[in-house]
Amino acid sequence: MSRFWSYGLEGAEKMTHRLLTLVISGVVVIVFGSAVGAHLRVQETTPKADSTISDSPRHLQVWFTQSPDPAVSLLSLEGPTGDISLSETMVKDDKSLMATLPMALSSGSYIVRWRTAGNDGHTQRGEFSFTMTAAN
Ligand SMILES: [Cu+2]
Repeated sequence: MSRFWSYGLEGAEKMTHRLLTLVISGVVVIVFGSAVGAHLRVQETTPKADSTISDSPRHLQVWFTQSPDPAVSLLSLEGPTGDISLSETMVKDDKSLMATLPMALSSGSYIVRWRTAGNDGHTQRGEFSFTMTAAN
């Protein structure tokens, strides 16, 4: 009886070990798979992420590593007093999204949010901030 149980436990342990190995390799594939390439990434932004500027930008632009899908592409801007309406988001030939600002920005912190999709068609979102200071 005790022999049977110890054998059973050993089997279960082996099974658990195999399952764990499977799960871990699955995670490795997911993590490395996405890091290596399917998704687009931000390459550059205007204004620069985390920058502090005194001249109000005339437009926002985000460059990506893949061509943004126009169907799901959107830029939005949130300022100290809420959302600021932008022009329609344009998809440019240089793998960027651009939207113009209707007016000069006052001082404060701003968050630019983007939504788009790259080659694999999956919608991705991201954001970056910048700060406006009063001109001297
Ligand atoms: Cu994807």
